[in-house]
Amino acid sequence: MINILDKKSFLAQLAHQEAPSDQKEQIEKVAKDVIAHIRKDKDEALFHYIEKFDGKLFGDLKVSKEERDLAWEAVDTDVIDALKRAAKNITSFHQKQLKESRFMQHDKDIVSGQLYTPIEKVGIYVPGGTACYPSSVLMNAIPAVLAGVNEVIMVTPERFGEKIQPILLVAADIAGVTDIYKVGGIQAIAGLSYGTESLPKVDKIVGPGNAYVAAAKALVFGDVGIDMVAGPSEVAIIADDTAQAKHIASDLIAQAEHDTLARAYLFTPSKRLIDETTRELEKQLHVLPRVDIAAKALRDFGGLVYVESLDEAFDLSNMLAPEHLEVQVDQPLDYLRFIKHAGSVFLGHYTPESLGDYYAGPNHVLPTSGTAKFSSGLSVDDFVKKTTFLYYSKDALQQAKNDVVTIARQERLDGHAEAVIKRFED
Ligand code: HSO
Ligand code: ZN
Repeated sequence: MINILDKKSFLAQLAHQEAPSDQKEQIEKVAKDVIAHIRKDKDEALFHYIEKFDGKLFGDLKVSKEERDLAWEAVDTDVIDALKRAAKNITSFHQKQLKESRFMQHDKDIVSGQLYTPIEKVGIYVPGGTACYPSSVLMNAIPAVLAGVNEVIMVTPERFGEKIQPILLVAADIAGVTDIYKVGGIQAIAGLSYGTESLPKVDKIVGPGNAYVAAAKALVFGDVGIDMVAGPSEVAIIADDTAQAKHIASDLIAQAEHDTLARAYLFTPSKRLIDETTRELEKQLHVLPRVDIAAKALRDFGGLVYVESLDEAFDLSNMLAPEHLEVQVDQPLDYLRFIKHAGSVFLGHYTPESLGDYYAGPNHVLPTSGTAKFSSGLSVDDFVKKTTFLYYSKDALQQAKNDVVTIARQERLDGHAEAVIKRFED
């Protein structure tokens, strides 16, 4: 039911998965058309697609204050309390990411440095339908609010007669979201990127969505900022003989239940663990509500990979650059130095990915599909810009004058040279 692999067969499976699909092109084409239409006809096109893809709206496009207040009555207090505690942990983790503007050189003649300023308006995409994740509202909005973003605009669809889940509205309040609009899919990304009469234009869009949302984000990038183009979720687990099959199986399943394209791998030099994990998977899977999704993902994309050593396990994991990496070994902190590429790391036998997905503090919006090789999970940094600044006194410019003029003339930009020279003509 799950593939048992070695290094060679694992690499072959990976290569096979990376083949480009026709479906992707088809999705891109739809996204292009919808974006162009909304860019041109604004509200008229926006409402057309909302109705076409998600059905008729309840009330206005914007969620009203009353709707937001009523949501609090529809959610149990223990759920609200758990969300508040999660928000507190996420806030305190992200608070430490804040950086102050800084002077890099500061004397009477030369001042230079870097200003950190927040992005003014940010759009947060929150999926609707079965993927109703209040945790994602917290993970996207909290760092934006901490960074000082003025307007945090959340978009999430109503799906065919189903209102937005109250828990999403409560999470939005807890996180400090400014306004919420009932729109999802490509139409939400297009509307936020170019603005319509009813939906404000933002400067950057963050948050994961389905393949259509991902394609739309890639297309609007450049006109607005985006956090990343998210692919299916992944976990790699590196385990030694001290790990328990029961834990590993449940973590692989937790990943696989996200969607049928999710990827979940174990790398271990322990044959015992592979055998026991196979049995555990069978045992644990069939009692889960999302058994069909998880079983398909594990069958199509999962793998229990036997490796010669932990070194080889880290090599394979670095090659994969997984979104999540669990290190279930003895003395796990000693292995941090072997990790080159991973979105977020979970160390030890009592740090399941679920803890980070919901609660502990680090962000769960992470680079997927190997993009951890060049990018990072969402953080306060995604919501600030850095502006450098410079001051020179007359004496300091005099010192630099000849070098600047020399380089300007090499570039045949005499106007640049003159801009310095003119300041010393009497
Ligand atoms: N594992 C997902 C986040 C998530 N899990 C939300 C549960 N809810 C991507 O990191
Ligand atoms: Zn998850």
